[in-house]
Amino acid sequence: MVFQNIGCVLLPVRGVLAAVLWVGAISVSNAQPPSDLPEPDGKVILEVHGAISNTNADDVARYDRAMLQALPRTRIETSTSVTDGVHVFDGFLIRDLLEQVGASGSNVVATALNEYVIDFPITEFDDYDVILAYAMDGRRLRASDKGPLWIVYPRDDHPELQDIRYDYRWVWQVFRLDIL
Ligand SMILES: Nc1nc2c(c(=O)[nH]1)N[C@H]1C(S)=C(S)[C@@H](COP(=O)(O)O)O[C@H]1N2
Ligand SMILES: [Mo]
Repeated sequence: MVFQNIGCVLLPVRGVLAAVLWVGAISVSNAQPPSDLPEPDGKVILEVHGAISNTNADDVARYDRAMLQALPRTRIETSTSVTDGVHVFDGFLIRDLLEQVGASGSNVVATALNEYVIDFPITEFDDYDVILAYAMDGRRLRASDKGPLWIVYPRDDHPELQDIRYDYRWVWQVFRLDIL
């Protein structure tokens, strides 16, 4: 009899406890930044430095391929100044990456494996759907051929982008962004 009574009392208590824990877990996850960065498991192919609020190492956001492919996939079909015909590029919007790292600067400096360095106004990536492409025509971009990441503009959609002043911004072999 006594045990049964305790059981009757305890069951609703446990239910309330579970509900409290459940609500608690939700408010804890809501309290975290929405774009909290996981740690890279694989080879790091992109580092973002500078004025960013969301990091996964000392003041740096480090990305492996899987993390970059987890960003919303964005496709651009366009001609380029360095290839023949129209190509299909898959990657992610640079503004989505900037949002994920919590970028707060006014400029983005892209550095390539061959030490080519270009400075962009950060507004460029709101004005245009510029992507960092990791694949062309369904094939992964290799470091031996413009990869692993290539800045691609929606060139065919905007006549003003079909200009030598933009061609130099198509940085290939990008491995580092600095937010200034
Ligand atoms: N990593 C890297 N990206 C780069 C360059 C470079 O030297 N290294 N040259 C830029 C310039 S100046 C232009 S015009 C375009 C096209 O270069 P290409 O015509 O020499 O292939 O790529 C741009 N991207
Ligand atoms: Mo150029």
